[in-house]
Amino acid sequence: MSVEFLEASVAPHFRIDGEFAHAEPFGSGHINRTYLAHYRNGNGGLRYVYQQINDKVFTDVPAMMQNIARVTDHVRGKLEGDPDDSHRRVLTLVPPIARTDSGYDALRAEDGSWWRAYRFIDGARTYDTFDDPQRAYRAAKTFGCFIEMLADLGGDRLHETIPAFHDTPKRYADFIAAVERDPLGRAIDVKDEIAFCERNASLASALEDLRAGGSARECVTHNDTKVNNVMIDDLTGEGLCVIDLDTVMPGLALYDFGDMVRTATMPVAEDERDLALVEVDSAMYEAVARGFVEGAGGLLGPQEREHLVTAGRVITFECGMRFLADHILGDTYFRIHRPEQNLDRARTQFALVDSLTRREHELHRPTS
Ligand code: ADP
Ligand code: GN1
Ligand code: MG
Repeated sequence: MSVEFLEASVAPHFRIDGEFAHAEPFGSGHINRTYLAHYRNGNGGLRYVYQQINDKVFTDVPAMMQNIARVTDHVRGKLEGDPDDSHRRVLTLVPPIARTDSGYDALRAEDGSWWRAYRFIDGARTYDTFDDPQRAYRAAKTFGCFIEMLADLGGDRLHETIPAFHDTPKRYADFIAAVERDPLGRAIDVKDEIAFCERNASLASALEDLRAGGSARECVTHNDTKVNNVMIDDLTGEGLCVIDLDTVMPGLALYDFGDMVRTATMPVAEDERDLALVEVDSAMYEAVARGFVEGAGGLLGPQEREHLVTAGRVITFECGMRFLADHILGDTYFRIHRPEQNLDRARTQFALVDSLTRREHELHRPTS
């Protein structure tokens, strides 16, 4: 999809008070396609974020958009302080001009592709990696507060936008099925990585066992708490706004904690090739744990607090298996920018699982 298509066939259908100037690809997500669009109006420039939604991954876009509207409305209702600042603290959808009868704020373009628009959050940015424990603390607290604010979301259970998203035993079964199918004959070259998964198979059920035993309870979670899904205020350094809400649905708080550990405690990029650099940073881990526990408060029960490191190991293992399965199946799910990128991503995840496992006992376990 091109910027030209966005300008000609998407942007004119959204309720924006200004004249389209230009747009460019934006962000580094693996699933959707994000664009930053610049508009001219009487007062100068305005910016909006457009996203082409990956409808192979999110097969029921209206259901997903209904979730996002409910969640953002609920959070907006809870924000205190300066009302003019509330659009920086929660995503604001821009409705299409011809809003659909069922009331979801997405556009089906003439070629069948799905699009949505958000107000641009000024004076803030996302980071693909963190190197500062204070920033990690603030980001983790922002994610923790986010699920805490959603704990009393009323009404029907949210739609499961991707069923069994963090069902790690199922992810393991899917991974084994990918190895067995091996459509491109790639499995032979990744024997060590496959063996790693097989050796760690029992880890896959750790969180689901806690759930089944009543030690971890379901709540509304974000489910994709990588560090670049929280905007950080440029001036204050505070965690400002949780973004990328496509996977907000029922889950375990430990999923969100685990995914923060996966991205915030490793000092290098997800596709780093030098695995010697992949080592959990204990100061970053401590900051993430403290921030998340403070933000989520009572949502984390005593058993869950005991299993914070486990959550990091499980979700990192799960993500590694997903990357490796996608490599074996021909890179059809996660977007890649070079050959073997999903394999490199899988390798960093497995190296981080190893590091977390080795250092489990020295990592801080907050109890309050
Ligand atoms: P993806 O599914 O591609 O990860 P995201 O929703 O995370 O999509 O957006 C990609 C990037 O675009 C983010 O990391 C962030 O930097 C930027 N972004 C997204 N929404 C906004 C917004 N409303 N205002 C400013 N920047 C945004
Ligand atoms: C994807 O869309 P993005 O890049 O924020 C993926 C996450 C993975 C992540 C790995 C819907 O997130 O589950 O953890 O890549 N999102 C989906 O970087 O599958
Ligand atoms: Mg994202």
